[in-house]
Amino acid sequence: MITVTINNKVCQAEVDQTILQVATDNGIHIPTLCHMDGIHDSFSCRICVVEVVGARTLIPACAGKVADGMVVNTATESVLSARRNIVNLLLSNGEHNCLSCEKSGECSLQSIAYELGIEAPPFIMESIEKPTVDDSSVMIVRDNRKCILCRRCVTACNDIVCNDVLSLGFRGSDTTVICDNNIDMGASSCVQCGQCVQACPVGALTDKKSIGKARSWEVTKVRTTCPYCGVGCQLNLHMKGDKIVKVTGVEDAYPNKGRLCVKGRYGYDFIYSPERLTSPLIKENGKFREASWDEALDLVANKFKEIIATDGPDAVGGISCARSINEDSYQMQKLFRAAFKSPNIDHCARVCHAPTVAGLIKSFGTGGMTNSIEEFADTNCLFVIGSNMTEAHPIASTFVKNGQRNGAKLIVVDPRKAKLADYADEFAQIKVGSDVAFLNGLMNVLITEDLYDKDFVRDHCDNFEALKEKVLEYPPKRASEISGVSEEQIISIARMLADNKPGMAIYTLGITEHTCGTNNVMSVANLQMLLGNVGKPNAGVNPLRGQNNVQGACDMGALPNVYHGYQSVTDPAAKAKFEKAWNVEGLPDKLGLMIPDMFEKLETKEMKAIYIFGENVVGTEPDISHVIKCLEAAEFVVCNDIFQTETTQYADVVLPAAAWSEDEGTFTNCERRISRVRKVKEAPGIAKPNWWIFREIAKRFGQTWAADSGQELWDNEIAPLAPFFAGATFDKLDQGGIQWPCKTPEDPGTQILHLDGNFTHGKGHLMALDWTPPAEVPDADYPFTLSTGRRLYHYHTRTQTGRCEGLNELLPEEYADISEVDAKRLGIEHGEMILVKSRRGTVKVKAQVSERIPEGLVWMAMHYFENNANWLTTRSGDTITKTPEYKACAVAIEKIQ
Ligand SMILES: Nc1nc2c(c(=O)[nH]1)N[C@H]1C(S)=C(S)[C@@H](COP(=O)(O)OP(=O)(O)OC[C@H]3O[C@@H](n4cnc5c(=O)[nH]c(N)nc54)[C@H](O)[C@@H]3O)O[C@H]1N2
Ligand SMILES: Nc1nc2c(c(=O)[nH]1)N[C@H]1C(S)=C(S)[C@@H](COP(=O)(O)OP(=O)(O)OC[C@H]3O[C@@H](n4cnc5c(=O)[nH]c(N)nc54)[C@H](O)[C@@H]3O)O[C@H]1N2
Ligand code: SF4
Ligand code: SF4
Ligand SMILES: [Mo]
Repeated sequence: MITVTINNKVCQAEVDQTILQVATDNGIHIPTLCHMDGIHDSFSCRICVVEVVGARTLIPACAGKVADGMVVNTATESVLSARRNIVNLLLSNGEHNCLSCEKSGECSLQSIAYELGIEAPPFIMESIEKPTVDDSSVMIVRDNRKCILCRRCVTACNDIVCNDVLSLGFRGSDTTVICDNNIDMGASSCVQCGQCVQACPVGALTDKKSIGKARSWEVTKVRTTCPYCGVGCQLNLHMKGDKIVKVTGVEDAYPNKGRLCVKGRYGYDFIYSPERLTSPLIKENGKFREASWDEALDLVANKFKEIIATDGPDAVGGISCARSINEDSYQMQKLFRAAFKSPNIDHCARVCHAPTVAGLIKSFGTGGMTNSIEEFADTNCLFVIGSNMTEAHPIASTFVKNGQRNGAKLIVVDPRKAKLADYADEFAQIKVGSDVAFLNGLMNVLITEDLYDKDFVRDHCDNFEALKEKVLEYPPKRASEISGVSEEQIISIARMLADNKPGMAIYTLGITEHTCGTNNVMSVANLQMLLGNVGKPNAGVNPLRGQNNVQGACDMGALPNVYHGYQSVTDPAAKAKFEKAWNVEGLPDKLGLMIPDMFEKLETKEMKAIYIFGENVVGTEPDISHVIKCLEAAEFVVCNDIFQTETTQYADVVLPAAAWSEDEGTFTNCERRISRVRKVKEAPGIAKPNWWIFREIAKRFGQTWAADSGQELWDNEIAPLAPFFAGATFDKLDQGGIQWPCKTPEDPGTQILHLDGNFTHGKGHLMALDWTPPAEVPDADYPFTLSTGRRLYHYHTRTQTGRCEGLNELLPEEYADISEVDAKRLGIEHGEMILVKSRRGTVKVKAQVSERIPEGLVWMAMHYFENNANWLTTRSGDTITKTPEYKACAVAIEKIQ
């Protein structure tokens, strides 16, 4: 430690700190325009100049390093005069009209001018070419007349989110911020994440949706968690009354450190949609009519009682929601188990990451992501397999890109040249469904070249010999024949993995949504164990869970095999514990049905009633025609939703629920972080929280449930009844998110699982696994492989993103992506309508000819109903978890003549 005196205050400092850091740490204000915490400085604004006694010139505080005994003055006349000159120049060079500027009240230039007593620019510079306003982007307005060239936006775009759109163009007095090669923002490669807007200290960049909505001093900020993907970004909602007028990322919060993607930042207005459900609805003669809560709830309870009385509790099933809060999912599984005595409760993890939970429990003993998103930026190697990360988990991808730029090797394995491949050191373009063979090939090289971590394997893993024997059957030649990745590349990737440790494996649905999904997951776990990349920082197996609260819905026991906290339903001790806690007898002690089985049993009429809470299964389950047939066969269908959907059309009763931001509770993100979700407005009409709806139904089954809020549910039931969450009280969660396990009040939570190779079930289990092909492979009638997924601007069936201003404009319709080779061969033009046919159905859709797609592959999403990929997909599922093989089926494509 050294001593520095700033404005007569003696300050302790560390060598290597800047004057700005030491001043800030000691509560001494130095104004800046270009500085960004945690990012290298551009030293461009020079507003932060200070006087260092003994120095010949003024020193920028953001660049000047402290030295022992240094004496600094931050507000001498020469300092203030230098700052005045800079501010005068900036003001005179642009057009800063504080009356109409959206930034007024939180503009750094305005604050500094005020601090320096500057009322108006003393002169006006007539620049040769007047800067202009670029209004071409859907979400952002760029007013270059207000740009002060501080470069914060350029840094945000290039160094934080690494989208590489903005740069400084031209020279001297003509210098301006440009998009790509100086084209309009709307036509550029910008992905509308708005990170540049958040970084802009003045009014040069503005969120279009916020214009005219509120003055900065009228808003209050409420911290909450994003309602979309499993990254779980922390947002500040800028509220004017009960209206969200803007959203920004919470700067110092995990996991996103201030970053947001387009959906998190601009996808908030669905909650105000006039199409929200406002009243319970009962179907009569094929039409819905409004009903009171009592009438609707009585009907639901009576119908369920009747069916359970005649057909038994197995004749009813429930699908819970991974979009709403933990407290809701907990309450729904309790309704099924405690009130209906039915074991049949599941949710969309079934169609998503169920293989992750099953596979990682087998390999490691715990089914969660082992490490954390922030570590992506600090590791030495990133092995990304089967993940569309820049579109599906955009903010997680920014940390991967940071890691690559910090020197980590990035390996991307995907059948499509996914966007992340543009940043990769190695891109392996694998054949759909060949991952086990490819991974076995990598492990073959690690073992035959003696590159694996023998100490780790010896001390922390079992079953090595069986694994070795199996992977020796997959030399690079065979692995290459199956996977389409060259032998040389398999060898070089294996060596790269061995040479760059620790390394992190990251995967998503390209791995899980296959008939071999669980095997794929265990193969990734095998690879990481063999490399010794588990149980340490910047390592591990990192599945990015999909929905905002899918981790939570699993944690809360909305699964057919476990109570919340993964306590087995077949364990008599767990049964006894919950019977006592819930004050009931006869909890079901057998495994319940998984979603695909529920549909089968509806079709065969062995199941009579289904309760669908917050899922739009007619649209997201495979083979839509079949789903519709099953729902039509059901005797009674209930839905809780926030909108009418393709699914609610088949309901007998639709119950209107409070949405995100209309109830207090928690979401759990993919890195096991439980974060608070806050209420900022009332639900519309007489819509109610989901947990309330379930409690009212339970009441009609003679059960009195005490908890009367999300907090009471969490503190009085969820935390005390599951050791994983026992130490995470609501008050503690209020201070910031906590990663489970968190077992005691003192426990800060767990960033990394299995530390030091201490696996939950003792040793890590290496599995000897064989490659198996997809259930349906191309043939003469259906010569293409269809693989499906998502696109950046929409979320699943668009019930939410489709009702947010701007997002439909960014992605107005569905496409089928096909390769240039196939397009040419079949004479299909980019943008032309084609037919895509499978054994399940046919859709008419626009062809998008893309160099990112290999020959023989068709790639589609499920965002638009008419040409949703699920008219085509197969119901074949993972042998262990029944997760559908959304990533592979056979199709034909036809030009429409
Ligand atoms: N914008 C947006 N974001 C979302 C969602 C959304 O609807 N929209 N949904 C959320 C949800 S619930 C989830 S689960 C996640 C999903 O996140 P992802 O799984 O990343 O998303 P997908 O688009 O399904 O991409 C799967 C990737 O796997 C690749 N792939 C396909 N087959 C194979 C294969 O056989 N082997 C390998 N190695 N790769 C293969 C595909 O080419 C694609 O790049 O996204 C979440 N985020
Ligand atoms: N072809 C193909 N199909 C797929 C996939 C794929 O990769 N390819 N991926 C699969 C995956 S990974 C997933 S996770 C599923 C997702 O499948 P779903 O969960 O069915 O998809 P969503 O469209 O997100 O449906 C969520 C529903 O919940 C409602 N909702 C939102 N918030 C709330 C709330 O607070 N309360 C209530 N009551 N309702 C609410 C929404 O309006 C919407 O109707 O899709 C699967 N389908
Ligand atoms: S919105 Fe995002 S991608 Fe677009 S220019 Fe700004 S930071 Fe870059
Ligand atoms: S990355 Fe996911 S959690 Fe973060 S802002 Fe985007 S959608 Fe929301
Ligand atoms: Mo998902």
